[in-house]
Amino acid sequence: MELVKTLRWFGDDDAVTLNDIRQTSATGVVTALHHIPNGEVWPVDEIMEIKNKVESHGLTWNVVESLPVHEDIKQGTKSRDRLIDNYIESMQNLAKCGIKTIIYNFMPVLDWARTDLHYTLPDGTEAMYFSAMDFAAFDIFILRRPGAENDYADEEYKAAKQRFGKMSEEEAEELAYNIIVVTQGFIDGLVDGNSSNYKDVFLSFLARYDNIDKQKLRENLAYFLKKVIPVAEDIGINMAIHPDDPPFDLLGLPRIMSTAEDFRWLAETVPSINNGITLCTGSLSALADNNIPEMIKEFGDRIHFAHLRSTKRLDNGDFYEAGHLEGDVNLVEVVHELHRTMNRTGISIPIRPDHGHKMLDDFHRESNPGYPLIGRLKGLAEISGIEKAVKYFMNLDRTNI
Ligand code: DNO
Repeated sequence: MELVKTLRWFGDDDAVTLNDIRQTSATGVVTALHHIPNGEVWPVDEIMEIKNKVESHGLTWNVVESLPVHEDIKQGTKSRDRLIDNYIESMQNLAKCGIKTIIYNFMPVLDWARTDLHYTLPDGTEAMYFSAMDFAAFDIFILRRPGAENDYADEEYKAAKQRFGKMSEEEAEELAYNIIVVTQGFIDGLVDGNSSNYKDVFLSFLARYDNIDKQKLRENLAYFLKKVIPVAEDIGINMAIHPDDPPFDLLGLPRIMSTAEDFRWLAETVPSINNGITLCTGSLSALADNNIPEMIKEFGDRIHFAHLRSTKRLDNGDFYEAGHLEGDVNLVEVVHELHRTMNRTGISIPIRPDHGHKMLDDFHRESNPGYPLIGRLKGLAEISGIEKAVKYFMNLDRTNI
């Protein structure tokens, strides 16, 4: 048995083409109907169009990443039932087309957060970086979120103030634009970056969570799952929630999918195995307490997809995306545990090298942040090498070595 190797493809607008992906040794892609606004139904003919395109390049569409959950469902507003019905219809349409694994997340407003998209490493390649101080400066002084200062310790507040004081207006604007628009727009752009008041719009989205704490957000996720998972069971769909990225509190928003305890809550709330997880090693690793191999041991049966990458945590609370063989994640152990899981369940787990450093020819091609071709090709090659060795030493496969 093998991990199923995939790469993310953002559709026809992606500078990385299906022909490119075919040459990386990936056998599949993960993609979505990115052009359909969040909350609307994905029609069968449009799903089929993309599926056929992917297959005409000798690839398989293995996983939907993502079928986004509308903010109204996360907030539990009146329109949620209609939106959940739409969601279910999209699931049914995907199942009709034979696409059976769906990723989603339950992070309020932001899909992920980084402060520097071009952090240069000593070898000249670029990674994405999260600076706790820059993020605080953004939150308190650029966005001016009401009450933000109360979420930081005195020292953090002072450091952020100093940092902000040294920023030019352009730098401050770029930081806000990166966090609110650049990293979000190509995935599930909530905020229109062309409008001059995009920061105010963003603030108004955050304000909708003023009365939603962790408990309430959990209730809203449970409500969604109790409607969606029985259908998933009937039609053979595996749902795979993506963990919070990063897995700690941001912008005063509740976070409910950051730790093993959160995964446990998920499994206990709706025990069906169709109620699964995307094991995102990069996201989870930004929290030192997350023991990823142990999480695989505990939740392996529910891991329907894995994002494999690493981060390097720094003492000041920052982290950056390290190379796949570096940083704080031991991908050898991760791949080993995934294989032990697959041996037990008899089901192959699809993976993708999540993100990659920008390197070499990537500097001549405008790809989405985190998704350059060569950097991901390197990650995929490294993961494939690890897997070959793991299988050899597990005595699963001693051929072709
Ligand atoms: C970022 C990705 C996320 C992920 C969604 C899943 O690079 O890991 O955008 O796809 O959170 O819903």
